[in-house]
Amino acid sequence: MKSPKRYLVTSALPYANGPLHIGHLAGAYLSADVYVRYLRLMGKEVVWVCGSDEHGAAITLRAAKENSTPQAIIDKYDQLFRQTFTGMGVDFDIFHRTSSPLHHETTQEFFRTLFRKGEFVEQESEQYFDEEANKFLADRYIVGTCPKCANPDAYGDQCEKCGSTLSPTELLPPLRSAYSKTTPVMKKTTHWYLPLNKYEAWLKTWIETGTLDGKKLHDPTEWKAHVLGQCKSWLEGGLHPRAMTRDLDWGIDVPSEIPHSSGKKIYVWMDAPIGYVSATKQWAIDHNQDWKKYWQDKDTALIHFIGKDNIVFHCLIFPAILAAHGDFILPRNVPANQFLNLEGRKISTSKNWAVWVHEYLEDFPDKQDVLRYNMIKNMPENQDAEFTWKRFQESNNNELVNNLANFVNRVTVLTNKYFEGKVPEANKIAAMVSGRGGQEATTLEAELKTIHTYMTAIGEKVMQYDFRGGLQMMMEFSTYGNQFLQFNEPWRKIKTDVVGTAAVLNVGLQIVAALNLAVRPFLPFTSDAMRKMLKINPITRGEGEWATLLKTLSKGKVLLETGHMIGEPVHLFSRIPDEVIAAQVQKLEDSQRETLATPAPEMPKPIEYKPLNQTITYEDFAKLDIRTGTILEAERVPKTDKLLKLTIDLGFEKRTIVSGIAEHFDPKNLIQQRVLVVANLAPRKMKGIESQGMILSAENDLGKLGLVGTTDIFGNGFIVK
Ligand code: B3M
Ligand code: ZN
Repeated sequence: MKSPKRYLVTSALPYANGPLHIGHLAGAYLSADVYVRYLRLMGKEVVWVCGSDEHGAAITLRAAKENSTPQAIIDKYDQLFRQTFTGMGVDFDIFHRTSSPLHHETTQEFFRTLFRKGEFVEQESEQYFDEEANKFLADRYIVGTCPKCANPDAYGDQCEKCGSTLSPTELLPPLRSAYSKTTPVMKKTTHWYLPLNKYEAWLKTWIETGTLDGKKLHDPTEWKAHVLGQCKSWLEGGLHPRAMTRDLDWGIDVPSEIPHSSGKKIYVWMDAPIGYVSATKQWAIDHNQDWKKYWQDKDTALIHFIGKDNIVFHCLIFPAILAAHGDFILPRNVPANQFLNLEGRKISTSKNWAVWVHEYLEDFPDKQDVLRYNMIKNMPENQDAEFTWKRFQESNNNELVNNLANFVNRVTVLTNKYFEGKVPEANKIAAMVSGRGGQEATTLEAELKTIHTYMTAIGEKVMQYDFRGGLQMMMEFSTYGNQFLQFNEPWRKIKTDVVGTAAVLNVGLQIVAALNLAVRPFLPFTSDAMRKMLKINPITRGEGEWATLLKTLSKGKVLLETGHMIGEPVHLFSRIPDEVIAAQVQKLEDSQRETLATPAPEMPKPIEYKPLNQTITYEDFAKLDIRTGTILEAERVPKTDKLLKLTIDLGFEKRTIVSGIAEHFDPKNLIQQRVLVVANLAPRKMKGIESQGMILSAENDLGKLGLVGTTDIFGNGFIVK
């Protein structure tokens, strides 16, 4: 796919009915923040929109629970969102509100257009009605007995006691209205339905091939497998008409000129995604720009960051609305994240099993980047992931303190100590060894190339929505810097070789200068601190600094000139002691206990370890002839979910191997990977293909397969992970 002229990035609009927890953060916000920060640093044209989702039963219920009004609730949480996002460095171009008049108008315009074009089907149905309160009842407002656990106070959408999802017709009598407590009656009502069945065929082609009306709009191999999988299963189940209106008091009115519209509100899942459009309009007004080029020009890439529970709305329903309206582009990608669990359990607002981000900011006012680091490291990009306070502490102490902060500190301290804080000269003939093993002699030019390689590799990962991979690569870069110092020992060299020491610290400083940008998408506060330390210009939003850096390096030029004066060293991160972590774990358990009337914690599911196979002797093992090979080709075996057909070069011959790893790897990512191969396994036919051996892979603690024998980015050797 051609790269787009500009990007419009959206993050799911959080419901303004409660504070944000770390699961929200890891889902739609930090991911997009990393992506957008990188785009800005690459000098791309990008607008990132978000805002509060202020309609729907989520809001009115919260108001009832807090004995408040919907308006007071949305004002309260909208305010809290803004503080929380700013506090965490989540840097939207605009954070808007769906209660704004501009959004109401925009949504009504959409509704009107679809209505006029005859895209809706008007249909009458019977719904529960409270005669005393004179209201139709949303499912949540119908109370009855749970058919599963006999709880007499179950809601029409869910039983809070046993957790079952219900529909009002499943509830056992006597039914009551949550408003007046009287028995609801059935009453006829009219609604407007979007006939999704009508759009099913094109939605299927568009999602699966990326093509619409013969035009290529996206590349489905760039979409996450779980996103495509969810779309396919919805499509296979068949799409049905979906009501786009509700009988509610709170929400956006159906335009009054439409017959029978009185008292009807637009369905919140029609209104909320249009919130992306109205936010863009508001941003355009504020910045004297044209919103249309972001929504109507086919050279714009629209990217939706969401959590997995919102996939159907962003991949099927909203695209159907956009297409029915006409004039709008469709999303180029919807990189949804899966869920983040907390200490072995699902995050639960009602059970108060959550780390609330605004509370984190109160408890750790200068450790935003520690949470960001941990969240990105454990981002549920392709499967559910987990946050634990213990790992939070470990990654801070072992990685941020011992690796990143330590490296930056050593370089700046030594520069101050030996060279009065001035970037020393890198003499061309100075003896230095590279950070990759300590035997290879190196030069400033070679090190600038290495820096370029790391910076490019980090950027590539980010562009593939592999933020974990990008973060890991950034830390490998920092490790490289540490090893560079370790192998060159400037603290020893200074005694005998000042010229050589100068060269080593010059390279060290060039690495720190590049690292300050490498960390920026992930750890913006740290990047700011590093720039201060290096006495280089602060970055406000990012205006192509990363692109400039790559250009400078390609020309063989340095990032920090000789003689440039740096500042005083500071510690970027500090150790988090055990007591602090214990206090957080205690807080989590206490607040949950207070919340639960009858604490029935879901116990973490014990891991089921498969029993070990029968013991084998060394002689049995020695029969295996394991060789290394390079994957030359990889393709899916048609009509199977699990099988890949690989062509592997063993050096002395090429083999065809069929491997059951298709669910774990994208074939294109396997090309040129080095793998271990059991080369003397008897050939076996699978789906008509003769498999001549077997490749070795191993499972990590997330159940994800990894190839044994992956190369590093230089193609040197292979690391067994
Ligand atoms: N507010 C649901 C959610 O927070 C909804 C997202 C709207 S995105 C347009 O999960
Ligand atoms: Zn129940």
